[in-house]
Amino acid sequence: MSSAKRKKTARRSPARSAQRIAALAGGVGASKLLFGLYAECDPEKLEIIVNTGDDIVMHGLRISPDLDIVTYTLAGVVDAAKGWGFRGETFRTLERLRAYGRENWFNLGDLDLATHLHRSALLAEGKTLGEAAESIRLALGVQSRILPMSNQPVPTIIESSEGPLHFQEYLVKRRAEPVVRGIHFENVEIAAPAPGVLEAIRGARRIIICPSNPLISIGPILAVRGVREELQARKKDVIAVCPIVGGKSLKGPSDRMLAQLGYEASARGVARLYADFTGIFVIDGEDKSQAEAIRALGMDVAVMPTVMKTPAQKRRLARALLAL
Ligand code: FO1
Repeated sequence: MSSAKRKKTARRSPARSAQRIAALAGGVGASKLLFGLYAECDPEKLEIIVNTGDDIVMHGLRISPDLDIVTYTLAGVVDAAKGWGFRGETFRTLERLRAYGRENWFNLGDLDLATHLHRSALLAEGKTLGEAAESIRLALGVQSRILPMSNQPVPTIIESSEGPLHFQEYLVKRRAEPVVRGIHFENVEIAAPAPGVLEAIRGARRIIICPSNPLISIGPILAVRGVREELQARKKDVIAVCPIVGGKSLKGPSDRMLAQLGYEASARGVARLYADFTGIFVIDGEDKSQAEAIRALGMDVAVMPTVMKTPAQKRRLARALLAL
């Protein structure tokens, strides 16, 4: 055994690694914590339930950004600077598509396109999105199960000052500039949770809500039939990490979206959205003055550093959560 491997094994407590952890995740923000959890717990005992509201069909291909961001991160192939796509990616196919007059505002890299081709081919052969996700994570050597929230498409539509926009059009094409007036998850009422989703929540020692946008990353997962109720039944074991620190999003436009929809862009504002199913709400030291107000919502509060810039910070937060 290499000394690096020996060190890693020695650091894991056997009691802790024997128990299952479920995580609810969006994309880039969630992946920072997932990187830490993957290193700090037994990765085969970690099951990740991922938002698919961001999924979009482009050039006839089914793109699942959050599934791919989580998979590429845990496989160690992600472009760390962007947080999505492959490291060292090229965009030659996209240039050719543009020459054919196709839209090119969504940057699909040459290697990334292989994932979308493979996923789309599997779906065309009658496989489910969950089966496609399983095939991709196994091919990339990821040891944790990565589950889509649902096998049915549930696109997130932003009702904006410019009319209804698919979430990727709002975020990437229009750079989150339009004012958000509402959000809906199309067809969520007829979408079933993907096989394994409710079972993961039911069977986990702890359920961790990653620091993702509460409205458009965690919100769609909660809206899938049965998920919120299953979390409510496990409330004391649900740990939510707040994605807002000092009134600002750790990643993306959460703060702006919360404010535009009339919610408070603060730790307390997010806590209100999670109060019915969260046992421990985790906030950064910068927000410790809000701890009492959050406790009054019926949750325990844990205060710890939640800003994750380095691998060491990601692992430290994961370790602290697993020790709660
Ligand atoms: N985000 C961008 O800001 N610009 C892009 O062109 C872009 C392309 C892209 C391609 C594949 C993929 O898996 C993700 C991609 N993302 C891009 C990220 C993505 O739009 C969002 O960060 C997530 O949907 C939010 O979690």
